[in-house]
Amino acid sequence: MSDYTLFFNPMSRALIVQWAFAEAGVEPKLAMVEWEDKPAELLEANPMGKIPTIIHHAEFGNKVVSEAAAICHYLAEMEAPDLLPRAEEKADYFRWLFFAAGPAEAAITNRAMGWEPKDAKQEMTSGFGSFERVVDTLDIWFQSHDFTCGDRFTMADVYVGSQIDWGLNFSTLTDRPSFRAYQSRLQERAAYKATLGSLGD
Ligand SMILES: N[C@@H](CCC(=O)N[C@@H](CS)C(=O)NCC(=O)O)C(=O)O
Repeated sequence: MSDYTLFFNPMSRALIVQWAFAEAGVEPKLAMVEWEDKPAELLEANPMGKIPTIIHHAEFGNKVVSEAAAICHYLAEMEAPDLLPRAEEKADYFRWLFFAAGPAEAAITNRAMGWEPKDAKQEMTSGFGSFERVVDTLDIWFQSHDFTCGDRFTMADVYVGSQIDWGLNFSTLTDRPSFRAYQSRLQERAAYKATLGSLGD
């Protein structure tokens, strides 16, 4: 039996975590999730009924992790120490991992659903400020850095990269040369090709 169960649907953010598992060199057991008939095991593990959700069948007991960004980092902690940030990379790693899961995710999904802060007061109150500020901030970083932590791929790139990759693929993110160059670097990775490579075909 695999040490991990991944609740999965191929049309979902669970693909991010499938890529993370491939980067970690671990094969999870996939538990398929039909939207209209979610497995009881998923709802018991995560009452949100959201995927990705994983169960780690660890020697210290079954542990549930939800939230794609948290799962990516958890897998690096448990299975792939080479993909964790070194001391000098931690600031960039955590800054951009949380930025991608918070402000970037909110800016992209709010805009895709037709809502944006309508004035400076709403921008001040919303954690992402505005879609344009989020895009420009990421753009400035990737104009001068190959990866989230500079010149080395880490697990944060699976999550930060997925936001940019998906945003470009679904046209929910502004197309910028720095994003395209970052996306190309990610798409060269064997683990990306093995899990997400055929999606654009
Ligand atoms: N905050 C979650 C979002 C997960 C999420 O919204 N997943 C969608 C699929 S992409 C889902 O499970 N939707 C099913 C539902 O809400 O019933 C994360 O980042 O992992």
